[in-house]
Parts: sequence; C-alpha cells; structure tokens
Amino acid sequence: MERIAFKMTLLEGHVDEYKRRHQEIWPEIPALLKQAGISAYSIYLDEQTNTLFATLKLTDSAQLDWLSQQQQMREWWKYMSDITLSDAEGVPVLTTLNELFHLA
Ligand code: RM4
Repeated sequence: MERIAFKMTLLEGHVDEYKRRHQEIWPEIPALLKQAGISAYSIYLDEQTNTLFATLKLTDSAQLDWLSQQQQMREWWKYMSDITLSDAEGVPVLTTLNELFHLA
C-alpha cells in the first residue's frame, strides 16, 4: 500500500460550494476512485491560503494514470474547474508533496 499527499488550490470565495459538491458527489466518482485502488482519501482546507491538502492510500500508483484517462473523472474535474485552479483541459493543478515523517 502506498500513501501520497498533494495540494490543489480552491478559487477565492468557493468554500461552501466545494463542500456542497463533495457532500453531493456523483456516486460514480467514489466508485471510480475505489476501482483505481484508492482508499482513506481526505481533503483538508487551509482557509488562510485556500490550499486544498489531500492524502490518500493506493494499491498501485500506476493506477493514477488509468484514473486520469477515465471519462467520468475528466467530467468531474471539468465540473470542478470553475472553483479549483485547473489547466486548460479542466484538470486540477496538483503539487505533489514529499513525505518526511510517518507514524503507522
Ligand atoms: C476534488 C478534485 C480531486 C478529486 C476529488 C474527488 O475536488 O476534483 O481531483 O479526486 O474531488
């Protein structure tokens, strides 16, 4: 099992909308994430910087490439792209973080 962490950016003034969309997440998205071997996925917000900080576990990091090619994932990202910093294709801009300490 691998663990990864990354950050994304929430656009100004969209905290409530970001929460709402995740409370009402399309059912196919958690299913797709699980199919990609992802578990224990959390997203936190730093309200001072609008940084979204995410951690998750996954069985095989190669699956992330597969996930990013899935049409439903692409549609979700596009749907989120009006409130999260995203590239021209509507894919969220991610910064991966290096783990420096872990206590199991
Ligand atoms: C986030 C963002 C991530 C996605 C989660 C479910 O807002 O779009 O990429 O994995 O939702």
